[in-house]
Amino acid sequence: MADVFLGLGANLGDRGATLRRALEVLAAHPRLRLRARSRLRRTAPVGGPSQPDYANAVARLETSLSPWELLRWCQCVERRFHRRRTGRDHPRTLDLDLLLYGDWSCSEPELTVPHPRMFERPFVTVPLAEIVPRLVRS
Ligand code: PH2
Ligand code: MG
Ligand code: MG
Repeated sequence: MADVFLGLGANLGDRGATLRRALEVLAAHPRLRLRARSRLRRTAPVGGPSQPDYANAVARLETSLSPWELLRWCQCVERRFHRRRTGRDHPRTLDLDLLLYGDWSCSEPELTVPHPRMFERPFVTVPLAEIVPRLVRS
C-alpha cells in the first residue's frame, strides 16, 4: 500500500461542491482509501490569465494502484467533471495533481513526482500542513 497525497483545485462552476464530490468519486475506487482531507480554502489564482479564485484542498490516500494507474484514475475523474485541457494554468472545473506517492519519484513529461512546484505554492503547502504538519515544517 502506498501513502499518497493529491492536490485538488477548481475555479469554474460550483468549486466547493465539485471538490467534495470529486473526493467521493476518487475514493470510491476499490483500490483506494481516503485517510485524511484538509478543509477547502478559497485562494487567489497563481499564474495563467485573469481567472476566478480557486477552491483548493489536499487529500491523503492509501492505495494499491501504481502511480500510473492512479494518474489514469485521476484523469478519468477530471473528465467526469468536464475538465478541458485548454492550456497551462488556465481555469478548470477540476484539477487533480499527484503530489507525493510514498517515497517514489519520477520525472517524465506526463508525470513528475514529487510535484515540482508543490513546496512553492501556498495553495498546496497550507492544506498539506493542516493534515501532516511535519512534512511542511521540518
Ligand atoms: N493551479 C494551477 C495554477 N494556479 N492557483 C491556485 N490558487 N490554485 C490552483 O489550484 C492553481 C493555481 C495549475 O494547476
Ligand atoms: Mg495543478
Ligand atoms: Mg493538473
